[in-house]
Amino acid sequence: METLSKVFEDKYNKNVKDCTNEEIYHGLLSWTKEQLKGRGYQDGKKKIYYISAEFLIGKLLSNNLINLGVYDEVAKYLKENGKELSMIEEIEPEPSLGNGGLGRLAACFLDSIATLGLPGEGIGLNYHLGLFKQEFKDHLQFETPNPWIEPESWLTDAGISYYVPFKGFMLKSTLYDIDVAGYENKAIKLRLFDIDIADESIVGEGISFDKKDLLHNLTLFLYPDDSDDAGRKLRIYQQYFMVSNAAQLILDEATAKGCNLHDLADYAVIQINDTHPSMVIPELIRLLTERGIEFEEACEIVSHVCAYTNHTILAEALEKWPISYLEEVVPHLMPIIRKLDERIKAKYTQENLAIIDKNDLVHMAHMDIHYGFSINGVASLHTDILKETELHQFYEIYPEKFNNKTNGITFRRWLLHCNHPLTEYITSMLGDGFRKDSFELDKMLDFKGNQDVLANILKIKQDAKKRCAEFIKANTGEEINTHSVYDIQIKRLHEYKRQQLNALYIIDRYLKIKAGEKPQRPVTFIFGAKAAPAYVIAKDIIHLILCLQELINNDPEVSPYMKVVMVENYNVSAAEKLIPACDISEQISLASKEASGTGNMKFMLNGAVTLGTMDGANVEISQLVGKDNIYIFGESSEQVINHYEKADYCAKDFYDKDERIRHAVDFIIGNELLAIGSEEHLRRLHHEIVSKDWFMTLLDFEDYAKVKDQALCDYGDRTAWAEKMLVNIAKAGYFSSDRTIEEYNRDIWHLTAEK
Ligand code: CJB
Repeated sequence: METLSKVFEDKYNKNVKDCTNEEIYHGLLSWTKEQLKGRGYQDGKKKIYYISAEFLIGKLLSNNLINLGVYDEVAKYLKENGKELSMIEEIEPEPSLGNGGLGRLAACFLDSIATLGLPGEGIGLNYHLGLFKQEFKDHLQFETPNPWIEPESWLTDAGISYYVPFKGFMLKSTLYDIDVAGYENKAIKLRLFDIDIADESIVGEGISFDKKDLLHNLTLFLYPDDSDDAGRKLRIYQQYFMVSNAAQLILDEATAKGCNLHDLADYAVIQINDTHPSMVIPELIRLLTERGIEFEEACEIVSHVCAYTNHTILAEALEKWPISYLEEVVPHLMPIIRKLDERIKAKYTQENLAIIDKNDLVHMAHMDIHYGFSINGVASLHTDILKETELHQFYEIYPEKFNNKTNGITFRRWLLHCNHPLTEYITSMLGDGFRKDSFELDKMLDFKGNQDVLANILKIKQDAKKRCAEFIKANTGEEINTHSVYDIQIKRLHEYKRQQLNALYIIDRYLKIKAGEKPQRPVTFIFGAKAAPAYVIAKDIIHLILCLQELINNDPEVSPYMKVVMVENYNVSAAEKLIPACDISEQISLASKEASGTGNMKFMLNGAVTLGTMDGANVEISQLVGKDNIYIFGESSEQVINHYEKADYCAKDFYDKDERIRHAVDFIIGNELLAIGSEEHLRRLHHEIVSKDWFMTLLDFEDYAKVKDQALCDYGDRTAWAEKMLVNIAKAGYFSSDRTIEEYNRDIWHLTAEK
């Protein structure tokens, strides 16, 4: 720790003992950056370029220390000098470069690519104000900017710039790198393009700004509001800026290694993360033809370089851009896109295979599938649905391109970093092999009948719940009962994820308590979720939950039995505090709609038991842990898809025929909540549930309530519950992103690992 001591002396002319926590954070930041550089970078002839609009990387300090293998040493050194590393971690601002699962997956993948010694990098944008910061006022969500870049940060100016052409002007980029350490291995880079002239001062009230002021707004926000034309065009400007820079960088790196462009596929493989980076296909073709390659050959080359990952079957996320927008933003790409489309139409006459449809919309995913060599879904059920239903017409012509890559999570962050006591305990039982070979967790099953082990697991959970209660108190002001069951639903707010189903259960339980039916044990219902700023019903659902929080927590007759808390500004740092404390993990999407989910994996790894539908990766979790160690409810994906095909689901029928449902739904517009909340929001939500309910909340309500009651009852047998926890931890090994990335490499990327 001599070099670290020296940093404080050189930087502040002080001994570490006399430094403030802020000074120690900044000293550690510059020291860790140096250590990372000293580690060197993974490189090789062929490289994976993972292009993504989001990288939800979370705070970096402690993860870097863990991956560098110096966490314990640094913590000890600080302790000896009267300082707490955990307090210092709090000072770091969380990078605001992502929104949800897709962005967090990209971050886990970088960790695993580096850990496995694969040459690769992530490419994205350096959003200054990131995704918005969420604030609650009057039980409503408000959005404010989330600035996270400080003068001293993890970003390093790479000294690389490109010119990106738009209609009528060029924009010069600057590249910033963030080093990502592999666990006990070299680092890779996350490369974030930016413009020098981005200007945060153009932001007015909330997160409003002039969407047409491209020279100043281009890299301010992730996912600017796309409810109007200007917002949608801004997204295209951002996407093109990202992929044009990426394509120029990739070609430069390849040629520097001796690539003659004809053999680009020997130097680069590009993973297109959802459709946001899809324009990289026509852009690469444009750049290759500019460099003297014939159009037909350029198409062929690109088709051996690009692979596409689909993350959702929801139509809204499968981007389709009007030709008129593309003509306005990137007119030089349109002739290429038209030619790509003509080649397809010459071969296939089916309308649903076209890149440009008859309404002059460009289907980005269709371009990816025709001109990429691989298309993968993110969980086994999701890939099956793509093949059989959503993208069936493509599967018929390209069966060999389709493959499944079930998502994973990095255990370095989601166990080693966020849950030290559990990590240490597992190490004491199994040794530390599981840190690199997650399948070793399976050996925990040998301890299933061991009463001491079960008692220790329960104790670790109880301690985590105490720490989590402190976080919740600081975040929400609410005191929660640390001996209550922690039932947690944390994820983006979306109707298909059905936070409203959980809310209806809470109402039902409240009504029972009011009617004199006292439950067996107290439960704390914990939520965390941001709603997209223009997603009206999602914001109404937040309003409902916050109103329930106010009503229930302040009712002395009810609050001893249940409380509701909604964490403000849910992000990676909050997840790290909540997940180790969870008893029941809510994964209750309408079957077929959640492509995979990754929160479900983080929870099981930390000893929570899943309450979920047979959707996404829940299906694989249930196969691994067995039916005694998971709570499954609701209609199957086949049944749900059938309802959609026949259009035979009618929420009003459920409402009319089932009194229990009707009472719960009508409570949304009852006097108790209207006295707290806004009539406009609550009435709109009530109307939506009764008359539309696109995601069939009422269909699954009875079964959800029954199975959830069963889980809460089973919780009372502490030994049996601890066994369920143990099985969940033991079986989580499959969900390491190291396994996922090994599969990507084996089936798609074909890179050689550096040893
Ligand atoms: N996903 O986070 C997003 N954003 C999107 O726009 C589309 C999908 C999520 O991606 C995760 C990673 O693959 C999945 O686990 C999750 O089910 C999906 O909703």
